[in-house]
Amino acid sequence: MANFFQTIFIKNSKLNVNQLIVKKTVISFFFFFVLAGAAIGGWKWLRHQPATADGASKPIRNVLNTNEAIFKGLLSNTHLTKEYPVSAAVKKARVNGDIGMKTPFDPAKWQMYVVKKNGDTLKLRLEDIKKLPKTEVIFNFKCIEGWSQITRWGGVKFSDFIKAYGLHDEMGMKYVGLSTPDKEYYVGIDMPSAMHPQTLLCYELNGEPLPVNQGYPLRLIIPVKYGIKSLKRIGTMIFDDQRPPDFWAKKGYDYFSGL
Ligand SMILES: Nc1nc2c(c(=O)[nH]1)N[C@H]1C(S)=C(S)[C@@H](COP(=O)(O)O)O[C@H]1N2
Ligand SMILES: [Mo]
Repeated sequence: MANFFQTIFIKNSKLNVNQLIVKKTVISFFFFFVLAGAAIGGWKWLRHQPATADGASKPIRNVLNTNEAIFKGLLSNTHLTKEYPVSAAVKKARVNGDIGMKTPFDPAKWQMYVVKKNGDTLKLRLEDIKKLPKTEVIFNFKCIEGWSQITRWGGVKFSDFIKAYGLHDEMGMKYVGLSTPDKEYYVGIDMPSAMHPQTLLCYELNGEPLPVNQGYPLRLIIPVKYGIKSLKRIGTMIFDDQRPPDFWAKKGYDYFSGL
């Protein structure tokens, strides 16, 4: 009689029922151990991969990057986030997140530093920004924590700002980076999303100056992304072809955080 392991090399038609059961059992166990081994080995391998600068391990970051590439491709520059009538906007917008806003700060001395590609730095005051055409956006602001609310924001379109200050070389770069004056909070935005027609350098909420805890004098409002990207209290703006550091991406969140 064929022994245990030899059965697997014998054609089914040459085996009796009992031998056939043995053969199938041997094959099943073989695959079970091979696959379990591969799964455990794969997990161990994943755990031992070096972390990337942004915190996620390399293979995981590769998967996230692939996802991002796909979704970035889906984000059309002409696709507009839904807008609402003024009456739909909440009267008191929720305040969320105060990273980079705890350092003592004198709004009267505020300037936004815009570092150009050639290294020159523009120093802009709120009056400079307010001279540009004003745009309002009323949309459903979404936080990754799970809440959303319809809010009404006013300011200058990021794209209008870029054009008004002749930042063409900068616009040709892949990313814009924003940070608070104390550099505690910072975001990186892909240029197509920054140039999206609903992205604002925002100085008004419900037609009033921004409250200090919501980013006075100037914040970003970027409706095509989750709230984490709408940095409050802009201190510095930079441009780069490499991804500028991003506070939440460093902690493992999706770099683009698109909606
Ligand atoms: N400087 C700064 N900007 C920030 C944050 C923060 O912690 N610090 N939190 C972000 C998050 S997670 C959200 S949801 C929105 C909230 O904006 P709001 O306080 O006006 O509701 O701001 C974003 N901008
Ligand atoms: Mo958020």
